Amino acid sequence: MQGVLVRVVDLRRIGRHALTYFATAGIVLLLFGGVLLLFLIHKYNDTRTIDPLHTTTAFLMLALGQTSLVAGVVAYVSTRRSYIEPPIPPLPRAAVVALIPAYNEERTIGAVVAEARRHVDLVIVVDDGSADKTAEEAEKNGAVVIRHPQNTGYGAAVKTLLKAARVAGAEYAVLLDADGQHNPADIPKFIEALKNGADVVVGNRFRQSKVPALRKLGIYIIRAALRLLGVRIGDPENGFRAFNKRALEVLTEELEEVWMGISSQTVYKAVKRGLRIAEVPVTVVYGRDTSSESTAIHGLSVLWTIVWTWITEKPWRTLALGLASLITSVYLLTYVVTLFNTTRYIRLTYTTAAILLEVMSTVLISVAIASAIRK
Ligand SMILES: Nc1nc2c(ncn2[C@@H]2O[C@H](COP(=O)(O)OP(=O)(O)O)[C@@H](O)[C@H]2O)c(=O)[nH]1
Ligand SMILES: [Mg+2]
Repeated sequence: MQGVLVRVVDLRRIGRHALTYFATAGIVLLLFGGVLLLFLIHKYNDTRTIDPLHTTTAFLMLALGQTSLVAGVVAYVSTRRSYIEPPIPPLPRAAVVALIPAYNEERTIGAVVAEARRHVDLVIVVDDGSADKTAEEAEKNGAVVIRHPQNTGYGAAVKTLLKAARVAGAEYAVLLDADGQHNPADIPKFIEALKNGADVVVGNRFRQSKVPALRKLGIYIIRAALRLLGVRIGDPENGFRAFNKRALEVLTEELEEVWMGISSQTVYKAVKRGLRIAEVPVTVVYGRDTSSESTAIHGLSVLWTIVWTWITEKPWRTLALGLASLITSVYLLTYVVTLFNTTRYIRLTYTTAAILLEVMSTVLISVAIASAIRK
């Protein structure tokens, strides 16, 4: 049965995107359910009848929305639990390293490694379960290659690389993509910024690259979300970045995400842990094969990672928010019922708000408990 399912829908892929798919679907269902409820109450106040079909639909939407949100959280947590970190092999010691995550990049990896080697002491490539000759090409051009037994995602590759940099005893580590979008000739700029006192250096593509409109919009939304949480950074999704020894130590402890959201999570954690961040302008080249994921799914998954990072950061804050939502919800409902008993009218907005707050509280409280006992 499972074999058939895996063939029909790639379950591992869905697992990786569980939060994005389920939680987004949950929010959409809740919104529709909420609107339908508003409409229903409005009709009741007018006509004094309740349509059974509409009521059942609204109920189903709200129930499914809540289920979907919780399912997203549970699936997200369990995929992360089943992820086993690969062991890091012994590595030669190197003061300055380049770190390259690669997945099916046999056409470009060789040139990227060869060029990067001119600027660093050691190039480490994580081959994230490629089906092509990525690992061979990287080795042929002088990189040390760590192989993931199966494809586990960009974030997982980055986590392995940051650990590898520590094993190599690196003072400075520069992370860049294998698909040729980043120019290894920019590496010295990053190292210089580290030498000038930054703990983390992030590339900024907006000053000198032609970024496709939809990508740009996505990055602006992500940037705004981070800004809302007190993290100010120009290009949070830029994968061209660098770390000093202290940043490597702090971040290997903190990072969780195994997919694309790791870039924003890194910036968030770095700021919250008091690391000094600098930005340097870089050129990012766009072409036919430079992205594996659709911009919409990529962007949504990053947004959910940011939400997740924020709500799991302080379980007590999340628990307090959940309890506050629950109390407000109960208060609103009581008020609505009391009002109904005297006026025979149902307050539209209060009722809908009460139900949505109840759903929110369920999710927040369960996430708070899950993240408090996680470590
Ligand atoms: N897409 C993808 N890229 C991976 C994975 N593991 C490592 N990478 C590498 O991560 C880098 C960025 O991936 P890419 O799809 O180009 O992201 P984008 O340019 O931000 O759309 C590339 O060098 C990939 O080879 C993975 O599981 N999936
Ligand atoms: Mg790319």
